[in-house]
Amino acid sequence: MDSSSSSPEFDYLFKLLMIGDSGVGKSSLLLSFTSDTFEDLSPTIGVDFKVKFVNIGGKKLKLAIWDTAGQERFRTLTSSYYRGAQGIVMVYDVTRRDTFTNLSEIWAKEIDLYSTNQDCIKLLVGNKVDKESDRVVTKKEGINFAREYGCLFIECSAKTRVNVQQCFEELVLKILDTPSLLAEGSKGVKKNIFNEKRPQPDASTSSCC
Ligand SMILES: Nc1nc2c(ncn2[C@@H]2O[C@H](COP(=O)(O)OP(=O)(O)OP(=O)(O)O)[C@@H](O)[C@H]2O)c(=O)[nH]1
Ligand SMILES: [Mg+2]
Repeated sequence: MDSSSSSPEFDYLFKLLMIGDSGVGKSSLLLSFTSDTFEDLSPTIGVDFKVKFVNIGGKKLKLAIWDTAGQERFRTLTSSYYRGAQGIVMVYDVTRRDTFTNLSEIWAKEIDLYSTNQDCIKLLVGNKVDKESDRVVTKKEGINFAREYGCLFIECSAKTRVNVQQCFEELVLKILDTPSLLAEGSKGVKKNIFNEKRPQPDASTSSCC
């Protein structure tokens, strides 16, 4: 049997990227979304990756979600993973002001520098709302930042899983609503997403001597 002749296993493949300071809960959010579990995770080394199949907006979708390390020493490595992402999730911790100020100091700049999709959808996520008594960043501040930078916005908790599904659903619905992001490259053909793991160096860096 030639499996390639059967109907595609998904309508679209979307590449999503998670960025933000170390400790804000990117990996926890991803685990909460893909496995419905929460555990105390170690900081990510480099980049991690998970796949989830979902039905959203009447479409069968394969989400390839890249979870980057927030620690600065991995920044050079993680920068290459912005390439081709249709959606970027910027996470901060509502109980740590520095993780919020670094959104404009670091993360929005990283997107400008490395994202290759002009119309890429950005989602701002304020995580750890279960720690309401420790909150230092108000919801209003999150809303204002999102408005200024043209992002979607949601607050959630990877721990209690409140709004975790909604995070990814909102992002994906907006991608589905953006025709330029549904063009070539995201169609449901069986392609090896692991090929994207090591982007080819561009001409300026690949010359040898
Ligand atoms: N209370 C609470 N703790 C959380 C939540 N999300 C994550 N944490 C905790 O925050 C710590 C950091 O979580 P991670 O998911 O490893 O953070 P990260 O953003 O992936 O960090 P790096 O991989 O270093 O970039 C862990 O101890 C988590 O258990 C949350 O929603 N509520
Ligand atoms: Mg992590």
